[in-house]
Amino acid sequence: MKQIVYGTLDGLNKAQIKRIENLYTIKSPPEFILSPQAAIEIVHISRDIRRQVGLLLDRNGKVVCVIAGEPHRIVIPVTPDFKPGPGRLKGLRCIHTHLSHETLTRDDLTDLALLRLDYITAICLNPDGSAGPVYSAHILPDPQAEPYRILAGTSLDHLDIDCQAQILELESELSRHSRRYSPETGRENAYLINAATQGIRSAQVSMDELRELCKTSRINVVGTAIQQRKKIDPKFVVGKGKLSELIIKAIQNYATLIVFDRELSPSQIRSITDFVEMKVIDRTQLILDIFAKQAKSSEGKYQVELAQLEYMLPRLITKNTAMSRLTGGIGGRGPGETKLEVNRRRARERITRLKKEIKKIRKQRHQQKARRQRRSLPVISIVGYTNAGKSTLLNTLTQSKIIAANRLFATLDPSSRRLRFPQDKEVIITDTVGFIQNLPKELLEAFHATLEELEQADVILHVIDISNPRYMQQKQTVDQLLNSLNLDKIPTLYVFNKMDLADLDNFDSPWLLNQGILVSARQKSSLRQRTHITNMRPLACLDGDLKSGVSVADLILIMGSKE
Ligand SMILES: Nc1nc2c(ncn2[C@@H]2O[C@H](COP(=O)(O)OP(=O)(O)OP(=O)(O)O)[C@@H](O)[C@H]2O)c(=O)[nH]1
Ligand SMILES: [Mg+2]
Repeated sequence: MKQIVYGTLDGLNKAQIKRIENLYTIKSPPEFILSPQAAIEIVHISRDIRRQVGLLLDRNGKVVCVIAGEPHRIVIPVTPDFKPGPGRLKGLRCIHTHLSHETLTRDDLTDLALLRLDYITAICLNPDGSAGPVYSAHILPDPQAEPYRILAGTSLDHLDIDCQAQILELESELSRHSRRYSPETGRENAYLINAATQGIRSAQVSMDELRELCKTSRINVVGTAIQQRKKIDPKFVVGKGKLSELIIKAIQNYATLIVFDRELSPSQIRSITDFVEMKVIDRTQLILDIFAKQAKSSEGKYQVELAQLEYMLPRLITKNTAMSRLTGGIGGRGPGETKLEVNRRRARERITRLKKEIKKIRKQRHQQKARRQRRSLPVISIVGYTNAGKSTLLNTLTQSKIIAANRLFATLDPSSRRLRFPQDKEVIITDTVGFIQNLPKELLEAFHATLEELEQADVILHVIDISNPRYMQQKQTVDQLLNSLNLDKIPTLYVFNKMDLADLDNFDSPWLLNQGILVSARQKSSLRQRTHITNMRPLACLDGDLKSGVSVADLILIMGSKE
């Protein structure tokens, strides 16, 4: 069977090509990094064609790939049969020539670390074309150390380095480390990457939140990197060189997943997953995944599935396996290339179906709402950033038991509770999905119907977790979203929550606290504490006597009496 030569053979004559092809027939003894005859042969060919020549050898010393390079580099082909598993090396070593006395280059070392090669070796040519110094490097297993060790230069007389035994030794050390660092089943080890175009502080804030999203999704964070840039690299977000460096760090830290702290465009996902042999996801996918796990009602499930399909559709690509890698772990199994067209059609069909279903459920809800409106019960809607304490507030107010948990997006399905007063007065209090910075547009669209219901609110309680260092950005995010949903006309009361956790004596914006009510949603008594609100605009709709201040309980009572 004739085996193909990788790289480029352009401009070479038949005899030269034949000689290169013949490299496939050479076998090296396992203890040699490469047999001296083979080494001399690649040096001679290189001298003749003035280009680098490279070989990939398996652990038995068999040549698996022959590569005809360029004067200054070779390109290592994809070798699907040799996949490095966790704690394993690739099972292939690369030996190639350098036309001058240049030691291992950055590209060589990047290939070594990225591809998890067993070894990389460069045999240099002397100016007279004879074999010069030989340089080798291998990966180091300890995440605390440098990613690789470059060995002292030797010569062709020292290729007998007990190669196979050394590689096996290295691999067993690697697997020891891997066992120590590898995630428990069902979890992933993630390395987080942020490209900061708007200053380091806002990048840090966003990264902290990405960490929390990971925590909610049961993903261990093994490392993070923020790269300051003027502009996002259109292909690799952080630039190819930087990306290689970060992926090497990720691999070194036994990461199984890369998470980008932004939404990746379809073409970015393609270039990055073509380049990286690791699962890669973005912020949007992470949020979608959390939503998917958390959705309980059929409407919620449909909405999340719709958002997932809308997100995936433009990313189903024919060229490579990006999507299958992308969706291989969290978020379910991805489609194989051959099924792409079918999958695309199915996805579109499913989208149409989901939209119909959602419409149907919405209609039923509208009818319920109409009934409610006939009874004209006042509606108080609780909104706020995710994890601000919205559900807790609803529970305390109405003594119900909606899931309230210290994780993001605990609530996805809206719930309403009636609060009945003596004298048959009633209000409806609703709790809904939390907001987040850069809420994926697919989710915003899918949840639009749910959020639209907020239009029915007579008063909005905007809950802000003041114990969170990012409370100000969170408040702004929610304000902006309310604005974009045209809800800013509805009277809104800021409810500054978790006062029990906040250091109020050293609070950085005390002026803010006068613009709303300070509470601890877990403590019922705090909901009765009155505050003088300096910014009365939001409450102008209430005609009660508010001179002595107002509390959340007052507000609800006043609303109840407006029935
Ligand atoms: N210490 C303290 N913890 C609170 C307070 N209010 C809520 N929490 C806690 O904060 C966490 C989040 O509360 P939730 O009520 O689930 O928050 P949420 O706004 O509904 O969050 P999502 O539904 O995930 O958007 C839970 O662990 C609550 O027990 C409070 O006043 N003080
Ligand atoms: Mg909630």
